[in-house]
Amino acid sequence: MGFKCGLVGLPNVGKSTLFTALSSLPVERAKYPFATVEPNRAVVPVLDQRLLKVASLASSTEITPATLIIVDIAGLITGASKGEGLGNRFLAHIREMDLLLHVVRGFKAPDVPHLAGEPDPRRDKEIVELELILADLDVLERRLEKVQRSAKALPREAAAEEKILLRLHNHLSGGKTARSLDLPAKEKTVLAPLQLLTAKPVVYVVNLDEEDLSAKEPAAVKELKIMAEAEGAPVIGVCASLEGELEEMEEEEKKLFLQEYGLQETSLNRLVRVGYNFLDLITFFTIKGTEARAWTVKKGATARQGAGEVHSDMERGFIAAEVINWEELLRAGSVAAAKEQGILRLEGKEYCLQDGDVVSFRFNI
Ligand SMILES: Nc1nc2c(ncn2[C@@H]2O[C@H](COP(=O)(O)OP(=O)(O)OP(=O)(O)O)[C@@H](O)[C@H]2O)c(=O)[nH]1
Ligand SMILES: [Mg+2]
Repeated sequence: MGFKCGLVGLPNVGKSTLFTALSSLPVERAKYPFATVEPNRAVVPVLDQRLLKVASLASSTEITPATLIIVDIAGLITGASKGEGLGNRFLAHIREMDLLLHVVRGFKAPDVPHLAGEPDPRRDKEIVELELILADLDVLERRLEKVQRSAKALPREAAAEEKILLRLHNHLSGGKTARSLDLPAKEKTVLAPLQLLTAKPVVYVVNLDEEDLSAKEPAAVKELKIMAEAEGAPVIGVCASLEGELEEMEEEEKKLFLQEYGLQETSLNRLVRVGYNFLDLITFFTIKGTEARAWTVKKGATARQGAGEVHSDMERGFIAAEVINWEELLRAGSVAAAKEQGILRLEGKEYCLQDGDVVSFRFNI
């Protein structure tokens, strides 16, 4: 499984339009706010040329790409965390996400109303962020009460956790996000189960007018980059409505269409690249029987952990992994040839998987 990302933003900023562009699923997109009521969810295959080449070399008849999950929720407005609009009910749907895509409106379109008057990337980002912070404060306060109630039974543990929670409470109350609080890794593990929204990594997606796409750095992108720098968050500019039109096109046709607008690749491809990089994810491949498949793991994952991604039995019964880089495999021509040439390595359970490895696990159950 790749990563799971959730779209957040004000109403009418083009979240559902972007969702369609990313997933090719035609969902409700409309000029009125709160067009999205029920969250939209899509499992999207990750296009990877390497997998196609490996599959072709192995004459695989079945190609299984890595996937990522995208969730599009209702727009958030001021007061969402207290039940205004529809946002609060749906914030829960993005709790389990690995990454937030915060969509900010950069397109003008006077016929598409903006809830806070004119679009203003800075203010718009802050309105949404504040709602996420308030939602986090709610979660934090509930946890604090629970910890304080358990203080009698477990005084030491409760006191240690309470201290961290209070520190974060103070930070969030100052209008700052949880991700910007500098905490030692050990203390962060205390917060992990809370799945705080503002602790999640975020990518800002500025939804631009078609004509702004050709600018080297459109003004709205520039402005967000300045703000996002403090959080170390990437910013990408897209034109969702343009790419929304691609939903029914074939890959080749899409490419030509994008080229006309000076775009090298789809937003989905860019998002995948930015997401994998930002979340420190890598891809390895397996060839088994007639199937070639891509798998996603965190950078630093061991061969044994990679085996666990494929099947828990393979992790438990792990013996060794036969490994070769995908390009070396292509050069060798086949797995058998690679073996003969002695370039197929046998690695143990602590081997650190590398991006682009083709792996065959040996295990015993
Ligand atoms: N001009 C222009 N219009 C866009 C763009 N992206 C979206 N729109 C329009 O903006 C309106 C709102 O788009 P949606 O995708 O429904 O917005 P949303 O953020 O999902 O809105 P809610 O579900 O109400 O929160 C639609 O009429 C879209 O056609 C864009 O890049 N340029
Ligand atoms: Mg929508």
